[in-house]
Amino acid sequence: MGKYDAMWEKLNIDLPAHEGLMEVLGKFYGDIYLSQQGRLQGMEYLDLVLSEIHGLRVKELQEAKQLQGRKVIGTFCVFVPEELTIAANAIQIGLCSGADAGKEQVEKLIPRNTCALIKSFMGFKLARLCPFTESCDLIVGETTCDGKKKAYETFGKIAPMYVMEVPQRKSEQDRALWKAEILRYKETLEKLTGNTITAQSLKKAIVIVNNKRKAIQRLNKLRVADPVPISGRDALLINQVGFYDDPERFTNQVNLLCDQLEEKIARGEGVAPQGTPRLLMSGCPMAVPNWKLPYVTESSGAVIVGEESCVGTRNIRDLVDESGQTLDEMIDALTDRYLKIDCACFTPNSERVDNILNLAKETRADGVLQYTLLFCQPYAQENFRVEKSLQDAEIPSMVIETDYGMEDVEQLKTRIEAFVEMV
Ligand code: BJ8
Repeated sequence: MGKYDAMWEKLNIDLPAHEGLMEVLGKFYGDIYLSQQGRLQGMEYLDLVLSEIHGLRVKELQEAKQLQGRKVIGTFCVFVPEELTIAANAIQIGLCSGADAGKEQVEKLIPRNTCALIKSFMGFKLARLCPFTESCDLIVGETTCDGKKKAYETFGKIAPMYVMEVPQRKSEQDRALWKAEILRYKETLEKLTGNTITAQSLKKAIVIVNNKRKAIQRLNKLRVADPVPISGRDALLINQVGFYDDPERFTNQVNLLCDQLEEKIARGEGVAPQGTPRLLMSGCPMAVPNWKLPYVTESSGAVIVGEESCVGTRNIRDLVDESGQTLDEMIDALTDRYLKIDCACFTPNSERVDNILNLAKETRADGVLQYTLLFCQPYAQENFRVEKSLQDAEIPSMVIETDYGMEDVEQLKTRIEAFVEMV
C-alpha cells in the first residue's frame, strides 16, 4: 500500500484510476519541468508541492479538519474573497480543473460543447479522482459565464455547493449587489465555521493575501529582465501552486525564489539567450496541470514573460486597501478590489484591453498569444477587440483555440514557430 492510500480510500477516491492519473501527471511533469536546464534551488519547493500534489497538502488539510476543526472551502474563480475565508479560520483551495477526467460520465450530464475547464471539475468529482474536492466542506461557485453557472446546478447535486452572484456590469447598483454578496458569503462562512469574522481577523487576513499578491508582483517585475531569469512554465506553476498551498508558506517561498532570481539577473544569467522573442499569454485561466501551451511555446524558440489571466496577473494585479479600521470599511475595500477584476464575463469590459496593452509594454513583450479554451464564449468574443487594439499598438498577436487534449500539439508548434519567426 502507498503512503497515502489509506487517506485517499477514506476520501472515497478510486484508487486504481487515481494511481494511473498520478503516473501520467508525474511523467508529464518530468518532461515539461524537470527537463529544464539550470533551474534554481527555489524551484525544489514547487517540485515537492507538485510531486506531493494529492499527498502532503491533502494530509495537512485533513489534519487541520480533524485536529483543529477547521473547514475547507473549494473555489473555481478568483472572485471568491480568500480574505474572508482566512478571517473565518477556514482554508481556501482553488480546485484544479486543468486536465481531462471522467469525460464520458460528464457528457451524460452537461453538453459536449462545454469548455474543458468546466468538464474537468465535473469529471474529477464524478470519477472520484480529486482528494481536494473530497476534502471540501463547501464549494463556492459564482455566476460568471453561462457554462459555469449552469454546470453548478448539476454539480450542486453531487457536492456541497454555494453560489455567489457576480454582477455582469460595474455600476453603483452592481457594486451594491456585489457588496451584499460579500456580506452573504461572510455570514455563510460564520455559520459554517462557528467563528465570527472580526475587524481584527479580517485585517490580518487582508495582509496575508496582499502579501501573497505582492510576492507574485515582485516575481513578475523580475521577468522584465533580458535574458529572462525564469521560464514562463515555472512562473505559471508558481501561480498555480498559489491556489492551494498555505498562503504564508507560499509567500515566503516565492520571496526566497525572487532573492535567487535577483542574484541570477545580477550575474546576467537567464533561461534563454538574450534577445529571445518574448511572448505574453492572454486569456483563459490555465489551471494545474494545464501546461501544454507554455511548453509548446517555450519549445518553439520563445520565452513567456507574463500571463494576463486569472492564473496570472488578473489574480494579483490589485491589492486590497489596508487602511480600513472598521469591519464595514474593510468589506468596502474588498468589494472595490474584487470589482476591479476584468473578467470577460463583464460588459462592457474595456479595462481589460487597456490592461493587456499596459502589460505588453511592462513586460516588453514582442507578441501576444490569446489563449482561448474551445467553447469559451466570453474570451472568444473579446479576442477580436483585443486583437484590433494590439494591431493598433503594432504588437503582433495570434489567437490559439485549444483544449486539454494532446492531439493538436504538433499543429500548435508549427503555428507558434511561424509566429515567433514573425515577431
Ligand atoms: S474571473 S476568467 S476564474 S470566471 S474558460 S469556465 S469563462 S467558458 S474561467 Fe474564469 Fe472567474 Fe472569469 Fe477568472 Fe467559462 Fe470560459 Fe470556461 Fe472560464
